[in-house]
Amino acid sequence: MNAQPRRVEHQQTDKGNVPVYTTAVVEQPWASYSREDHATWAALFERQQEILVGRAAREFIDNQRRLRMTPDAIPKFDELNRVLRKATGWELVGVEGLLPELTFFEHLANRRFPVTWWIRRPDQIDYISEPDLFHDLFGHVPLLLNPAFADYMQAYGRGGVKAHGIGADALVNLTRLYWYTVEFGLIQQEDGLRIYGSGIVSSKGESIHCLESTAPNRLGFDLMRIMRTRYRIDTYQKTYFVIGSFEQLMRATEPDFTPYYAQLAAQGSIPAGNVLPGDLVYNRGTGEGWARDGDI
Ligand code: HBI
Ligand code: FE
Repeated sequence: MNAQPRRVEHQQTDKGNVPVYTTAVVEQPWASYSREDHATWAALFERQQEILVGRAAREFIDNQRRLRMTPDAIPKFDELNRVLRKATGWELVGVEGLLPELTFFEHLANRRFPVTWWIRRPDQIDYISEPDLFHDLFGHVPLLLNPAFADYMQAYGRGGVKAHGIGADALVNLTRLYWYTVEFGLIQQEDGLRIYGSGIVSSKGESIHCLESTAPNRLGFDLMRIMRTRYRIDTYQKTYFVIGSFEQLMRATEPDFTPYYAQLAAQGSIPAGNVLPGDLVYNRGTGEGWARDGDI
C-alpha cells in the first residue's frame, strides 16, 4: 500500500493566502477517502447538478453522463481514464495541489490533465482558493471528451511551454486566456448563453450570477482583448467572454502567438470591469442581443 500522498494547500500568512506549489504525480488513494469525503462530493455534485440544468452548455451535461459521474461516490481516475483515452486521448494524473505553471503546461501539452487527489473539507464547501478534486473532476473533466475543446487544451499547453520560454509578460497574457475561457467562459448556444468555464460550474453563486446578474459585462470572444484584460481570483468576474463554439477557441490558438505578445507589450492592460469602444457587448439595452459599444 503506497504511502498516503500529501495534501498541499496554500499557507495562511499575515499577508493572506500564499500559494504553495508541488510537482509530484500521485496515485489516487481511492480506498483512503472517508465517508465525509464522499459526502462532500455528493453534496457539491447534487447542488451543482440542480443549478446547471438550463445553465451549463449541453456538452457539459451530456459528457458528465458519458463519464458516468454520480453523487454516489468520488469517481475513480482509472475508470474515467478508460473513457477519456478512448474519446480524445486525454488522461487524468493525480497531483497534490497547485503545480508550477511550466509543469502544468507540460502536462496539458501531453494530454494529461492534473487532478488534485484530495477533496475540500466540509468547512470549505462554499469556497476554496485552490483547485481541489471537485473543481477539477466536476469542472474540468467533462469537456475533455469534446474533441475541439480537447484539442484547444493541448494547444494551450503547448503555447504555455513556448510562452514560458519567452518571458513573464507572455505568461501573464496567456494565463488570462485560460482564465476567461477554460475557467470562466460562456458560450452562445441555440437556447441562449450557457456556461462552460470550470470555475463557474463548480461554484453555486457564480453559476447564477454569470447569466442572470446585470452587473457583469458579457463581451464577444476577442483573443487580444482577453489577453489584455486583468482579473481577480477572489470575487465574481466583472467581465465574461462569450464564444460561439469550441471550434472557435481551437482556431484562435492555431497561429503563433509570438507577434501577439510583442503587440500586447506595447498596449496597456485593461481593468477587469471596463467596456471599451468597439467591444461587442451582449444584452446591451432591451432584451437579448449583441451590439458594438459606441453604436447609436
Ligand atoms: N495547478 N494543479 C493545478 N491546477 C491548475 O488548474 C493550475 C495549476 N497551476 C497553474 C495554473 N493552473 C494556472 O496558472 C493556469 O492558468 C496556467
Ligand atoms: Fe481550474
